[in-house]
Amino acid sequence: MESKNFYVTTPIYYVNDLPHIGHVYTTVVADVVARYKKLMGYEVYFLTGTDEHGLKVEKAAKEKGLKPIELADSVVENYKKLWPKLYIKNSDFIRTTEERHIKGAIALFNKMKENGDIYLGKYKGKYCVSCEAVLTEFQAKNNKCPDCGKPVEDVEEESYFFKLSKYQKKLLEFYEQNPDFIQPENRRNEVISFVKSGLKDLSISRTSFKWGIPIPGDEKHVMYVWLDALSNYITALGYPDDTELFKKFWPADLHLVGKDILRFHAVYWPAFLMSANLPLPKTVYAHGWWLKDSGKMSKSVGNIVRPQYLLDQFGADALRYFLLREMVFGNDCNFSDEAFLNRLNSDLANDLGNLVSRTLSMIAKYKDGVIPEPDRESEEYREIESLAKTCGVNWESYFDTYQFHKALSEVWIFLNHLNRFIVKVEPWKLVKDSTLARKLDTVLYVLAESLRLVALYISPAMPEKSQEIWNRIGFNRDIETSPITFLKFGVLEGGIKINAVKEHLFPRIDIKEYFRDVEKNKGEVEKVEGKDFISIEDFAKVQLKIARVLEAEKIEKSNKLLKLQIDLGGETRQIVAGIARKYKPEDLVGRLIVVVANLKPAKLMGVQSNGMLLAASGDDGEPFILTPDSGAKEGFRVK
Ligand code: ME8
Repeated sequence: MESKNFYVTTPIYYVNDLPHIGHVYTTVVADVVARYKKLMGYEVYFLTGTDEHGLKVEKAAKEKGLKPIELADSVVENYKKLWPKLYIKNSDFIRTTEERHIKGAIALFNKMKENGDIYLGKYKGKYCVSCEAVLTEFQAKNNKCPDCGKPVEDVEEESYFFKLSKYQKKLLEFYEQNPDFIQPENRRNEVISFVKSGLKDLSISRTSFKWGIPIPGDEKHVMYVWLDALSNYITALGYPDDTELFKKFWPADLHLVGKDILRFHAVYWPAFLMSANLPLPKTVYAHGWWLKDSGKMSKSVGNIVRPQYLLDQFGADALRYFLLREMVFGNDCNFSDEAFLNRLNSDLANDLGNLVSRTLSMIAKYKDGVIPEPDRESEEYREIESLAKTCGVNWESYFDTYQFHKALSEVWIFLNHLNRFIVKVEPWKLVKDSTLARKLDTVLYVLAESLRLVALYISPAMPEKSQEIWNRIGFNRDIETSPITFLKFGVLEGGIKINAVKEHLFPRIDIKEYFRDVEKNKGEVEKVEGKDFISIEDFAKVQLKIARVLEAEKIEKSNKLLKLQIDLGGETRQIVAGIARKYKPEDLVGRLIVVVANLKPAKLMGVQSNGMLLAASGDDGEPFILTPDSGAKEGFRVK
C-alpha cells in the first residue's frame, strides 16, 4: 500500500540577504504542495530554514560591521516573520547554526569518512563565493563563474576531499532506474550529461576562513558549506538518531529547488547519501527563475522584487495565486506589476469574486438567504455535477504532477462555465414564474455547491479566501482539515443560511491610479534614500507638527490605507496614512501623532491627503507611529 506520509522541503536560504520574490516563490510552492497532500489524506512534514555558514555570509557580515551570527539572527527574523504573513505553515524551521544541525552534519561527515570516502589532499583551483561553488580551471573560463558570471577567487589550500568520482556510475544507474528523481525532463537531461562528462573528487573543507562547522579532529578546517547545508534535510528529522520523525519521513518525497542549485541536489546530495548508506529522496524538482523586465534580478541592478509591498497592498492570497498561476512550473517567468494586477482584476475580481457576489445576492434576494434543496435528478443538477467531476479529476492529476498553473486553470474553466450557466438559465426570469420554482432552487443550489467545491480546489493556493468563501455560503467548517469526502459534488445540504457580506471578495484595482501612487512613492523613497546631506535650511522647509487624531476609518479597496481627520491646533485636516495593516481605526482616535504639515496635497486611492503621518518603518515595512512625550499639544512644531 502507498505510504501516506509526505516530506517536502525548500532550499535553506542564505542569510546574507533579505527574502525576495524568488525565496517566496519556492516556499509558497512547498506550502501549496503540503496543503494539497494534507487535503488528500497524507501526513505531511514541511521543512524550510536558513543556510548560515560559509564565506558569503562571513563577508556580508563583515561589510555590515557585524559578527556572522548577529547578521544571521537579524535576517532569520525577517524570514520567520514573513512566512506566517503569507499563510506558510511549515512544520519546522532549521538553522544551520543550531546545535541539532551541527551534530547531525558532523555525524554525516564521520559516516562518509568511516566508509572510506573522505581523504586529505591539496586543493588548487577556483572558488565562486556567490555560489559557494568549487570550480575547475576549465569551468571558470576568464576567471568568471559559469553560473552567476561573477569573478572567482584563486584558492590553494589543504583540503578534505569526497570521492565523488567513485559515484559517477552509481549515480547514472540511479537516474536510469528512477526516471522521476530529477524533474522536469529537460533539467534531468542536463544533469545526466554533466555526470557523464566526468565527476572529479570534491573538496569539502576550507582552511582560509572560520565561519563554518569545524571538521571533527582537524579543527583548522571548516566544512564545505554545501555539505553542511544539504545535510539539513536529515538533521531536521533528528539524524543521526533513530527518531520517529526520521523513520516516518525519510527519504524525502520532494526537494523543491531553483534551477541554479539543481546540481548540488541531484549530484552531490545523492552521492553523499549513497556514501552514508542512506536512502535517496524520491524527487528533486527544479523550477525556473522569476525575471524582472525579462532579465535576471540582481542586487547590483537594483531590480529585486521584494514581496512586502504587494503583500501589504493586495494580501497573501492574491500574491500566492499570481505566483502559481503565472509561472509554468519548471520554466522562467517574467514578473511585472501589470501582469499581477491583470490577474487580480480578471481572474480574482471578475471571474471568482463576481460569481460569489452574484450567487449569494440571488440566494439572499430570492430565498431569504437560505440555500434551497435541489432536484438531484434534474438536468441542471446533472450538468453542473458532471462539469465539477471533470474539473476535479483534472485538478487532481495536475496537482499530482506539480503542474500548478494547469490545476488552477482547470478551476477557472469550471468558473467560466458557471458564469455562462447563469446567463443561460436566467434565474431572474425563473423567479417570476412559480411553476419554475424547483428549477430556480436547483440552479441556486448548484451554484452554491460549486462555490464550495471551487473553494476547496483553490484552498492549497488561497487558504484565506477559500475559507472566506465557505464562511460566506454558510458552510462553517475548517477548510484546512476538510475530509477527502468533501471533494465530491452534492455535499452541501439545503436549508443552511448564508452570510451575506457586502464587501467584495477581491476588490477591483484601478490600474492607472495604482501606477500613479507607485510613481509618487518611488519619488519619495529615492529622496529619502539619497545619501547627500541637507542643510538646516533645507530641513526647515519641512513643517513637522503635532496633531491629534479626531476620526479614523478604513479606505475601501485598500488593505493598507486609513483616512484620518486630524486637529493641527485649531485646524482640522484630512490625511491618508499607510498603516491599516497594523493599526485599527478605533485605536488611533485621540492619539497624538507627528505629521508633515506642508506636504503637497495628493490623492491616494482616490482619497485626498493633505499631509503625511510619520512612522518608523521596520525591515519588512511594518509601521511604528511616532508619538511625542507627554505635555506636547496639537499644533506644536517639531524641529
Ligand atoms: O542557494 N526566481 O540559497 P539562496 C525563483 N543556501 N527562485 C529564486 C530566485 C528567482 N529569481 N532567486 C532565488 C541557496 N530563488 C542555498 C541553498 S539548500 C541545501 C542551500 C530561490 O538564498 C530558489 O529556490 O541563494 C533558489 O534555489 C533559492 O531561492 C536560492 O536561495
